[in-house]
Amino acid sequence: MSALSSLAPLGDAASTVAAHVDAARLLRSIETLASFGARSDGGVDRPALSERDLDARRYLIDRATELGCTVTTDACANLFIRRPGSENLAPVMTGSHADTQPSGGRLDGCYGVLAGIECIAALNDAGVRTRRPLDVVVWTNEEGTRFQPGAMGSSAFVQPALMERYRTVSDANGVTLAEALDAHANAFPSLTARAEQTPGHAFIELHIEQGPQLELADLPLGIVSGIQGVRWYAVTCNGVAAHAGTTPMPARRDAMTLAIAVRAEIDAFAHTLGLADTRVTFGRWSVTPNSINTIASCVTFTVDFRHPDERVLAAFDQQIAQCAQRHGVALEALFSHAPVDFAPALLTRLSDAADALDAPTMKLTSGAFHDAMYLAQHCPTAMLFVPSRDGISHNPLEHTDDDYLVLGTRALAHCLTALCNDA
Ligand code: HGY
Ligand code: MN
Ligand code: MN
Repeated sequence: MSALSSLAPLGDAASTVAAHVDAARLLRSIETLASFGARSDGGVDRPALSERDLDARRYLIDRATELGCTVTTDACANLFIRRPGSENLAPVMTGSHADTQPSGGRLDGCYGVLAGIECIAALNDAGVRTRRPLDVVVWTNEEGTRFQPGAMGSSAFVQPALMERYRTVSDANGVTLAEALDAHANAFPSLTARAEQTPGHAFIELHIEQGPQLELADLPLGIVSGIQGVRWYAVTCNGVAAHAGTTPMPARRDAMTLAIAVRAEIDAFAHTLGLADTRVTFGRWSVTPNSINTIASCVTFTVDFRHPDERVLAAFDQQIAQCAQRHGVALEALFSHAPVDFAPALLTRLSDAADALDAPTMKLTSGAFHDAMYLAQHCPTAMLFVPSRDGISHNPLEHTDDDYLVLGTRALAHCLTALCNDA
């Protein structure tokens, strides 16, 4: 029997802590965190390690300190909020990310961080001392919009050698990750480095589904069995800048015309390969000189391809490389992660917690990637979802009903308390 399946006497400790989750305190913390980088349309724009992200981190560190926790960091500015246990055992870990999309919502990532902190507050209020320490982690740059690739903090945590390359990555303004990390260190000079640890006992990430499945099934909780694979590429098409009025059409080398043709070809084989499960997105475009009356000399666009089958992902890699070569365009691989299956024993523990709260659930895989995809290399890992209204996310309209947010937090508290008392 794995350590995870040795159910410690749950007794009422887990249920007591779940009952001490304070709905108003949780919802208030979501509103407060959303204020850092608030948009006028109700969304949030908080790039990783930006000034507003540093402000958000200061709020999280202050809350952790008020709860009697210690906060440490590491080479990628991940924050580790620790509630000590009575024994020096491997910690139970939870958490998510606090950086957002440029026109993001207030829950993506943030909910998992704040629910973890609420679990600590509930443990304190319940007066429960657990055997194992509990770590709530704020992973750096999960979204990957300011610095590519995504999930930088969690990937560097499990593969520290990645930091050498990551530190040289620049954002759109030419600021390197190294410079952003220095600004973070200057903002929080008293943060000490996390001592090297044995692998965690378990990692649970609570997150909004960001898709429609739970809402369509009218269910409040999803037990996430895995995450589909992902590929990010940048395609650069070159042409010749020329006058929009004087240059005859046959004489043009229009980079945008080439880019549109290449995009169409990628879109076509992505759907042929992946069939109904294909998710292909061409989300970011940059045009040079980007002038209304000059023919484009250079167009770069990104490709985000997702699929649950590793063979389809490999076939996509092959076909996009052949397509780039055929058209004479440059192809840069930005990010790649295989599909992930989570730990069955941990899925059972999450189901036990939901059952204890009489909450019906369904199993599903995640269409979005998460830090948990890397933590699965570190220790037994699983995720818990709550529904997203209309399945919308990466959009200011992102919303989850308060009752679901609270129930998800209670289920997380129940499961973490039980895991923290594992032998
Ligand atoms: O792109 C993703 O799947 C995640 O939301 N960052
Ligand atoms: Mn997220
Ligand atoms: Mn996201």
